[in-house]
Amino acid sequence: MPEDSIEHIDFSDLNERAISQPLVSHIFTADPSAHYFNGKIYIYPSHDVDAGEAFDDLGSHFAMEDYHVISMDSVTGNAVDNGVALHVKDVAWAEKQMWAPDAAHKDGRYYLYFPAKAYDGIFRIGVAVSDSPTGPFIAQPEAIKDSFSIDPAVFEDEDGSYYMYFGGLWGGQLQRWRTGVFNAAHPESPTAHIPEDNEAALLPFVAKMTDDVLEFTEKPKEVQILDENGDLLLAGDKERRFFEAAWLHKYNGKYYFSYSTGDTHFICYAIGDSPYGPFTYGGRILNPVVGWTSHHSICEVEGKWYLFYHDSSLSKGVTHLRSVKVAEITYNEDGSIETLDPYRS
Ligand code: FUB
Repeated sequence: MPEDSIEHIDFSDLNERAISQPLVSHIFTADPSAHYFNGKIYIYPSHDVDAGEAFDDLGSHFAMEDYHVISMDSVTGNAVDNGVALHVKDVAWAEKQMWAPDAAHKDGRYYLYFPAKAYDGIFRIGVAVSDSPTGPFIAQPEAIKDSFSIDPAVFEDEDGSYYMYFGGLWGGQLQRWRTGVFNAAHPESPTAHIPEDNEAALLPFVAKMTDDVLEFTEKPKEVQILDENGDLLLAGDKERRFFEAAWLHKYNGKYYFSYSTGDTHFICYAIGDSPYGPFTYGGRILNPVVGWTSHHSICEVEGKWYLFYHDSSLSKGVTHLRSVKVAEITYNEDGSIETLDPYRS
């Protein structure tokens, strides 16, 4: 549900119809990356604040400065805010805009992956390390080499390999990397460098991580998202093409790549046989929420699968003040996912 329609919303009615309520309400949280580590749920969200920046299509109003980790003993349990896990002032290379993070666990250590704008105005992805899933995390002195754009999602495959998926259009700058180097022309335009509607859509990227999960083992590769005929989705196919918020999970031996369609506000998925893809478009997981952005993660907890997502219901529709929620998802026998409506009709 885009922001231009919020003045017509009766929020008390909407909140009654919502399929779930904010997990925490003392702070605004968004972009939840949920993991089940050692029998407990840990959610790594953005920490939304109102920094007074004007709304624009580059996302300048998303001026977040730090991360808090939320933990839960069960999906219906109390959600605990574990305080500041990492602040931008403690990241040497990063200036501002601590956007959607993710985390990974390997050999008893925890890794927080996060995008932020460096002092040259270019988004990079960094990593910070802790002995605890809730931090505090100590940032590496430099961003991950060859990283760019936003929204890292790190997937641990069953063979112990880790892969990072990333990318986001408009303010996320993915369209500026079409030639492999950053295109600084037209910095004020979110849509300069976006392909024409009849050209292939921009694609997210994937890279395998090194054994210490601090760097890429390879130059990031494009993740192909195909239609039912095996063709790349087109840039004009705005209700299906990738925009931001990548996530990867494995279900019944298949790899599910899910993502937000951004300006059309859907969370969609595509299915493949390899962590590198290609992935074939499968359908929608979540219909539009209140607020411009939609972002998610999918996490298995004791045999059930959950969608962690956000909306702007608590802030009565303020785009950059969002709240994390959770709802169960179901798979059909053919591997497709039932579409969730965030509000009952
Ligand atoms: O939270 C800032 C940005 O908004 C995220 O990085 C995007 O995925 C969108 O949710």
